[in-house]
Amino acid sequence: MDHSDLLTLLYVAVPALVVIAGGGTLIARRRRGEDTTTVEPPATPADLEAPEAPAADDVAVETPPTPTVETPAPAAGRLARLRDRLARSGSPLGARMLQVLSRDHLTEDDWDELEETLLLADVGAGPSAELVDALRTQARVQGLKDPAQVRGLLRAQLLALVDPTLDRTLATAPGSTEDGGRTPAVVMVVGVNGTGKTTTVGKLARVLVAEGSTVLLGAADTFRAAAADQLETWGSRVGIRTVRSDKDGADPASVAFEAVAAGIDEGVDVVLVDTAGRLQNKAGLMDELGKITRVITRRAPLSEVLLVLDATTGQNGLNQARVFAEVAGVTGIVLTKLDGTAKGGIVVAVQRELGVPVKLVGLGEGPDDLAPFDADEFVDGILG
Ligand SMILES: Nc1nc2c(ncn2[C@@H]2O[C@H](COP(=O)(O)OP(=O)(O)OP(=O)(O)O)[C@@H](O)[C@H]2O)c(=O)[nH]1
Ligand SMILES: [Mg+2]
Repeated sequence: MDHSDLLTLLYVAVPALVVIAGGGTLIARRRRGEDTTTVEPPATPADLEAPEAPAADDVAVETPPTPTVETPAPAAGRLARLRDRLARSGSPLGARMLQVLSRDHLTEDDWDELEETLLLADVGAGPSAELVDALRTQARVQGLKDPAQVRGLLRAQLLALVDPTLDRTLATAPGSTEDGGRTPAVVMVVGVNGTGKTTTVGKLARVLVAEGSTVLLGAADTFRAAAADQLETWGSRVGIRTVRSDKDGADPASVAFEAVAAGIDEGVDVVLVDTAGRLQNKAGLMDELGKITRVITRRAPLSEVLLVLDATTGQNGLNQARVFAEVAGVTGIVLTKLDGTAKGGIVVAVQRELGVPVKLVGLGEGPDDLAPFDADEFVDGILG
């Protein structure tokens, strides 16, 4: 190729690239508009991030491939759809209880076995004893004869323990300031490391996008860059932006502050803040979460503090949860990895222990495996 060929190529290629890049941005915009039914048209975070058409002297820069924005599935009815996952690891709690209750002439040993079954499923000592007592009373009063009646009785008792009257709605509606300004709902996620915080933020972001909300993510886990990358990947799949720090070990509170400030400026509906779970002692944890909370609430009220708890960790997880609940003012619990345990009774124990409702449950590693908790569906799931 000689010099003049090169020049001709440049004349043709430069405008062509500009057109392609501009077109790509447009398609990305249009696709986002269709897929996410965003209510508010101005400046979605993704739009703000959309690459500008390169200037003529940027020709050497490759146009990044337009990311495919996924359409997350709506969250309604998910627990019913994912119900069989509650029973994945072994016979569900309810089925084992029904099997004992169907025996003729229940002996002391049978009642003990029932209580043990409940304890093994992490229901907790108090609630287990209560449930067995209630069943014994009803057995005395009405007898336990026909299987449908026994199932009905057990169902009602389990449901009472899980408590269908608790308010499990997530506060994700934007608020307003005294001077008429608008603030996003701010949801902070806390919990021990490895419980599924980042995954939960990612899945929850998808639920919100599916509902038509605009969302911004804040990567306030600054212990390692990979944490922010992980979060950013979740967000980019559904076209939402992550506010993060470029350097490892940055101040998590300042990232949280920036995220909320950006959420206000960009007029998004919800800011989801991911935090680190690695702090070993209570004082350090209290300091860090306290500071994050203070800086956030300088700009907008905290709508939800969700404690993420790994259902497979049993009593140990519960002890850790207690510490978080004490320092962070938890408003709801997300119980993850319920697909990998027969210990669904932890729902009852953790609500009793912390006095806070389970609002969401994780039932797998897939992007849409997070379900709003529903007491009826849950009990039907563990009854098998
Ligand atoms: N089976 C199953 N796995 C889950 C669930 N939720 C999260 N996980 C997995 O748990 C692992 C840890 O998840 P993360 O979201 O990284 O946990 P984290 O709390 O953010 O961890 P740190 O940032 O290290 O504190 C990942 O492999 C997830 O895929 C769930 O509901 N079911
Ligand atoms: Mg994480």
